[in-house]
Amino acid sequence: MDQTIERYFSDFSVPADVRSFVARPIGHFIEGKEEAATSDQIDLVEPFTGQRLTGLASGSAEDVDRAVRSARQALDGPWGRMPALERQRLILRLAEMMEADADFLAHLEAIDVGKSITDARNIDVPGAIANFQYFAGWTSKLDGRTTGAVALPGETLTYTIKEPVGVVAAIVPWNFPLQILSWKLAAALACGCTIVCKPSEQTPLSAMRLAFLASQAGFPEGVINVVNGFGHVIGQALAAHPGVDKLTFTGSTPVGTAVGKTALDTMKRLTLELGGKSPVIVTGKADLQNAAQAILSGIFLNSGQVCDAGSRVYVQDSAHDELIELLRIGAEALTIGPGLDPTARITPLVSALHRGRVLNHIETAHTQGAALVTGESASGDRREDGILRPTIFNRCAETMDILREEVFGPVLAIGTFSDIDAAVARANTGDFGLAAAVYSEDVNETIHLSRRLKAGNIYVNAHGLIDPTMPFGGLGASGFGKDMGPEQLDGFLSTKSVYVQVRDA
Ligand code: TXE
Repeated sequence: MDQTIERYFSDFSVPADVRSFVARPIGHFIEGKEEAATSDQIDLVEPFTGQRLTGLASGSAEDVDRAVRSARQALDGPWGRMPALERQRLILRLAEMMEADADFLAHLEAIDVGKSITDARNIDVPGAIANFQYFAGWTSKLDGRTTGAVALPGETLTYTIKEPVGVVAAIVPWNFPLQILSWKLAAALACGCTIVCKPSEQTPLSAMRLAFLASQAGFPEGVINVVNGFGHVIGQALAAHPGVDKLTFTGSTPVGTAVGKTALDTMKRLTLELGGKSPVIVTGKADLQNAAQAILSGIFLNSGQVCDAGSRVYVQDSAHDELIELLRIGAEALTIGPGLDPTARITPLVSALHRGRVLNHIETAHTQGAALVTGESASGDRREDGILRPTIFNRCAETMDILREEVFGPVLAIGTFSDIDAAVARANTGDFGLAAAVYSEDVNETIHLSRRLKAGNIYVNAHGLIDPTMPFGGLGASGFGKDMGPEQLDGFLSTKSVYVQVRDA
């Protein structure tokens, strides 16, 4: 391992078992065991040092085929025959093992994504565990219905049965690798499906650890598989594979659209959770101290690499000056540092490539005339550690790209409004519809606005709250289908209708 990474790990006392886990080549997890990475490897890069961590298997369509066959065998074998309460016990056992492994998992997320280890400890890992705990309870509640047939002659018994949809492919991005994987896995397992996971080629570590923990927890081999490699190879092969019954994808809108089209060629069930440009409305009746705090965490959590980040704020004229000042002070007070530093709130972006994309957005905003409140100037005075300072642009017009395009970085764009109808019209502009937030102390105003905003998730006087009981998903270019909540179960179940003609006694 490179010396710079060694020093970084020593500075933050990374445990020896984590160091050895991230230093060895990463292969696949198929048929209940980890396979060594062979021949071709992709460089896995640590975002703070920019150094190579290790090599990742660059899998092939054959690897996908083996994983899908392994998932099918598990479905036709012990997993498919397992009583629901036994499935529940296994999912809860996995949650317990994750609790025991929580600090290890948090280290993997901080090292792989570059994210704050404090957030990984407080948000990513507990959030993932909560999903398994919540969905474990659903295994025993997937009942069909007995109906009273209303249009048939004679006596009939009519009822429905819920069955697992089959083999699920889960394609997952790099911003919350463990948590988003858990959104897919927990419900799929509860419904009795088997899974082939495709983590982002930038952040495969926690998926591999989770598959290992599941095998230790006693899941039969083949229930959870992980295939690593490039998206256009592995993701594409999964989307096209006739043995996959359901595809659940979280990532960018262009890739999601392409993957969805491929999946339809073999009539797969489909859930797409894509990008967003989530609006935030701050009315003159808002508690501005509270609003500023929530807006800052809504855009700067995970250095802005969050699909439902509140990345464009519309503030009513009367509240404008005070809010801008609170946001400026708050943004400048955020501690900057590497992910493993527990005090750092703003940490490196996932890759140099992605940082370059975010910088392009910042430069365009400067060119188009947005007013910089704080953060990255147009002069190119940049840090060299993968980090971008929290950046706020004011006086943004609807014609500017910074108010319309997903940046996926620590960049907030602000515009103003004088009457609420104009705010709603501006907020509802654009193709995305993932989330929206409203700040006001007038409860009626928040209820009316919540109804009028076009988004799958609405936050009132807060941002980015996530709970396993609540479905998460968007409208329009933000995709369709839901993760979490009972609504997600339908995506992993198929309903069979049974008609029994009853003869006279
Ligand atoms: O996403 P991709 P990237 C947005 C965000 C970000 C942009 C690019 O705007 O800047 O997407 O991020 C796999 N067939 N979001 O490049 O490419 C890939 O390996 C099948 C929003 O990481 O969409 C990874 O596992 N699969 C988002 C997953 O798709 C393919 C979170 C997502 O990668 C593939 C992340 C292909 N042809 C980024 N190409 C959110 N909604 O939270 C790639 N993949």
